Amino acid sequence: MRLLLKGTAVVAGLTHVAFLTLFHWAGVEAMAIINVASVLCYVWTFWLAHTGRMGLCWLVTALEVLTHAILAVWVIGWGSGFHFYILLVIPVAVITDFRPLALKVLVVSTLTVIYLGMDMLLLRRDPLVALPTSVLDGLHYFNVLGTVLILIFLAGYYHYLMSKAEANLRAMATTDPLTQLSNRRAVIEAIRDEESRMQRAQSQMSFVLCDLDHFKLVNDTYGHDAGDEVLKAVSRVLSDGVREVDHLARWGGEEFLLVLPGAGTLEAQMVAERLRQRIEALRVKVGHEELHISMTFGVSARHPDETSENTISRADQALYEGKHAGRNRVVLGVQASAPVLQA
Ligand code: GH3
Ligand code: MG
Ligand code: MG
Repeated sequence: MRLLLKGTAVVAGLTHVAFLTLFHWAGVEAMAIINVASVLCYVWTFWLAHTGRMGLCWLVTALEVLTHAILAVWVIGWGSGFHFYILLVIPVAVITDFRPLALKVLVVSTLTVIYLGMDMLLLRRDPLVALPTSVLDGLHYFNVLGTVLILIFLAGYYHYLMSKAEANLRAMATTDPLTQLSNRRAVIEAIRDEESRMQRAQSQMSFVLCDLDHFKLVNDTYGHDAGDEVLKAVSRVLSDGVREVDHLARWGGEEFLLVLPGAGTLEAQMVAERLRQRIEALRVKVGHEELHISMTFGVSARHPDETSENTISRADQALYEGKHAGRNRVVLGVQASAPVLQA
């Protein structure tokens, strides 16, 4: 925002230097003086933006546009087209965060009344200074073009801000803040996409559900922050160990889900075993100590006639069995029985 206001001050300042030169050359000294004041205004707004006084910067910029437009149209006439710039302040006022809202309504309606008032009073009134037609036409088209360019810029900038805000919200809604992995909601969406791809390509898909062993003990012994460090380190090892096409998510507290599109039972078991060994080899530094950790893995391949939820349940059941069998191991979920044909 600071950069935008500084940029506006520079562009507007330089444009007014050009106006100043033009009016001095055309012998309209009153307008040249007005433009000297405008240039000084933009030096001030640049300084205000630089020192972070945004509210005052907006106010001075808006007042300069308004005063300059009124004086220019009054001195050299409606045909000069300086009144268009007042119309530009209206959308800017609408999208600016005024508090209270009544202030916004007041600013927008005041600008509208000023514009209409000027239109009624000055449209058919002779200007104080009659410029040569060619100079007046040149100014008119310059101002029309300037207004269109500023409108395009404002709309484009607003669109850019909206897209950025939307992308940020989307990232926040789909990312786990601690590990930066996808969250449960995001991976469920990814599973839906993979399901339809799987149906089209008639390919396989497997799930690996893994859970840290005795993690409560880590928290209880070394504290919650140390537990968080372990979760982050484990997330890094897991994400380094999977392919680009796989989906890894934090499924719950210390439980992770890996979706392996195109992988069957054997491949999924191999991936899980590789990850298990890497986690077993991991050392997480907590103070002066190095923590050893392990994980238990449940693996299941999706049967074409079952839902992904069922396949994940089988991986969960396998994980549960792995815990009971002594942890730090990979267990394959029992294959779903073939669907019984209904009579
Ligand atoms: P098991 O081997 O049977 O899985 O035992 P466990 O201790 O890992 O399992 P349990 O379900 O008893 O404990 C899980 C612990 O994970 C308890 C909970 O406080 C902790 N936990 C969950 N989310 C977080 C988190 O974001 N940060 C930290 N530090 N701990 C978490
Ligand atoms: Mg656990
Ligand atoms: Mg758990």
